[in-house]
Amino acid sequence: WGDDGHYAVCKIAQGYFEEETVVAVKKLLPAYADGELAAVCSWPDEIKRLPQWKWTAALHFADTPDDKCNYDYSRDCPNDWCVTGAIFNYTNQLMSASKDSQSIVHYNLTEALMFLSHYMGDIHQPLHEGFLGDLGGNKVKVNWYNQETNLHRVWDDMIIESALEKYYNSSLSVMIHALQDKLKYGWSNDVWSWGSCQLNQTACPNPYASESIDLACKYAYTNATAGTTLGGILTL
Ligand code: DCM
Ligand code: DCM
Ligand code: DCM
Ligand code: ZN
Ligand code: ZN
Repeated sequence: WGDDGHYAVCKIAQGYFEEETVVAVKKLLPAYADGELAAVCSWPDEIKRLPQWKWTAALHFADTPDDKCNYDYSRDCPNDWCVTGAIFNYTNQLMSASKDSQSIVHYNLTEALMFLSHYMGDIHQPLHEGFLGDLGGNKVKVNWYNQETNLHRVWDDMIIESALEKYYNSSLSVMIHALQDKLKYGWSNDVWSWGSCQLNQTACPNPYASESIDLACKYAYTNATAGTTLGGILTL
């Protein structure tokens, strides 16, 4: 996602934190966040091109072999080096710190929180589990209305941008409030299921990745070959 997507994901997520989590997150946030997790959720994108952070760039996605519409941890996350592996890793760091004060010395838990919150957003962007050959849609040149772009950016930024203009008075907070209402009154059964994870699992990113590649195949890649014009089909 671009900045708006990450901000919305984190703003909505922090509304579901338990009191204990609110306290722990507040302690870890850098001062400039001013107590808002959402304020730091784009940080991993801001630093990923700097030489000392280059190693994090491949942790934003988990692509599948071309035309494979399913996800497999051992195949698509070699050496745990992908978005699902990163979610397992940073969840482990944060959970071990809550049990063992030594971890506070070994890990930078402020960074762990910012990475985890960002990658939990990225894993739900369908094309962050796109095909390896086109780099998750980055190599598929398309038009969004009359603007030249690529398929990945359409899903990271442009769908959200167009929806903001068309339905939400160009206001991100209006869109977030609309989503919060949907979550409360329309999709409340789903919200319950998102809070659960199999017993003995530290995190459950594998089903999220499976859902994303399924959606990528069903929606993002459908009718989106190179050179096509997308948009004008926006109905929410
Ligand atoms: N991005 C950013 N700051 C930067 C570089 C990129 O906010 N210095 C954003 C713009 C792109 C997004 O990152 O839309 C792509 O990152 P990804 O899709 O990995 O989250
Ligand atoms: N995995 C991991 N760290 C964890 C839990 C799981 O790296 N704490 C990885 C190793 C498994 C993969 O996830 O190969 C799939 O695990 P599962 O099928 O149990 O979700
Ligand atoms: N990306 C992806 N799969 C790849 C390469 C990149 O999903 N194989 C994502 C990461 C960024 C966006 O595409 O969100 C743009 O990549 P970059 O920022 O590396 O140019
Ligand atoms: Zn992206
Ligand atoms: Zn990212």
